[in-house]
Amino acid sequence: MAKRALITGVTGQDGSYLAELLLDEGYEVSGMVRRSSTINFERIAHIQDRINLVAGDLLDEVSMINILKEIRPHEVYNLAAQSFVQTSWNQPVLTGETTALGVTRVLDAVRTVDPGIRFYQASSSEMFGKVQEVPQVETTPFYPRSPYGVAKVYGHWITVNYRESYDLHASSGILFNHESPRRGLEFVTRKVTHGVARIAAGIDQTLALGNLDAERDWGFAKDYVRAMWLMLQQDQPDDYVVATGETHSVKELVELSFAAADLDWEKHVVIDERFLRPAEVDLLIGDPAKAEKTLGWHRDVDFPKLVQMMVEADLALVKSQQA
Ligand code: NAP
Ligand code: G4F
Repeated sequence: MAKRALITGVTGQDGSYLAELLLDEGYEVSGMVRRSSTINFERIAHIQDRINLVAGDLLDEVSMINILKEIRPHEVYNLAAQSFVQTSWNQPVLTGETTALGVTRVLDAVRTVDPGIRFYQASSSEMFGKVQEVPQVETTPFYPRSPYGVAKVYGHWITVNYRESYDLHASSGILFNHESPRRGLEFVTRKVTHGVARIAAGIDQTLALGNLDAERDWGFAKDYVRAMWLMLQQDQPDDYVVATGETHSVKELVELSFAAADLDWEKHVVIDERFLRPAEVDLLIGDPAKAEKTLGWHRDVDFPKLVQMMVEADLALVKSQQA
């Protein structure tokens, strides 16, 4: 019998890669989508006929309970969230409702419908914020620096709490930044690679950015969704840091991206204060030793390869749009 999985956030970057992986592993995949006035299934269009889309919302626990009763999944991957850090200062309450309390709604639906369901929570390196040690590991104390980071800390601890209170197989993946050609255009990697492609095509002259000194541990999303799946295949639930163990500045990202299109970044990049944050996470670098040892996880794509892949994809995208 095929295993059944439910993904919340299936229309997002990670949801689309995870759905592909689970289909390859022989799962029956259901994806929860929220109602909107326009369809936004671009990232899953190529697999839409192979997945079962169900309507629900993290803000509505009734919808979660009904979906679980209908699908009876063996595994639930909770990827849905208000995931953009900058927006979390403008919409702190919505971010808390979705990214924090939404986790409780899913967990409680799992507990109510079938406590045997295995659960994955998409936790984040943003929880480390003003980092208390370098590199960050599973036991590093959290010091979030945005309403988003605070909400993710809640989501992490409610996952641990439901695991300990109700003996749920609930795991939390503390994932560091991961990117791809499917990344949203507002995040800095995609903003840069897409901006480079528009400048190379002669559409734009400049690219406005914020803090070039911030450093991140950037990996490839397709590598990271494999870690999510591996966590739910373990006998025991646990928490894992998933990272590359390398850090790079936004400036390095900019230099590499412009160079990949034979452009001089200093002629095009301007600093715009609108993209500076009220509180910044200056440095993130994770140690994935536990995930490597226990899950047998490793990443295939390094930072230069990731940037090259994203620039090439955006050059092709902009060219096709022009044609
Ligand atoms: P993403 O591309 O922004 O996708 C977010 C998904 O959540 C979308 O499918 C979105 O649906 C859905 N969503 C938002 N609010 C919802 C609601 N109220 N009810 C139901 N669905 C809702 O994010 P991602 O990069 O794939 O990240 C996946 C998860 O991992 C998120 O929880 C994120 O916070 C976390 N995370 C990401 C990273 C990273 O570097 N990518 C690192 C650590 C943790 P719509 O399409 O309708 O908007
Ligand atoms: O790409 P970002 O917006 O990602 P951020 O804030 O690190 O958050 C992402 O990774 C988290 C994992 O740590 C996830 F949990 C979260 O959901 C999301 O996926 O910004 C990265 C850095 C920041 O320091 C920001 O200040 O880039 C800096 N930056 C500089 N100029 C910019 C810009 N960020 C954006 N988005 N836009 C800019 O123009």
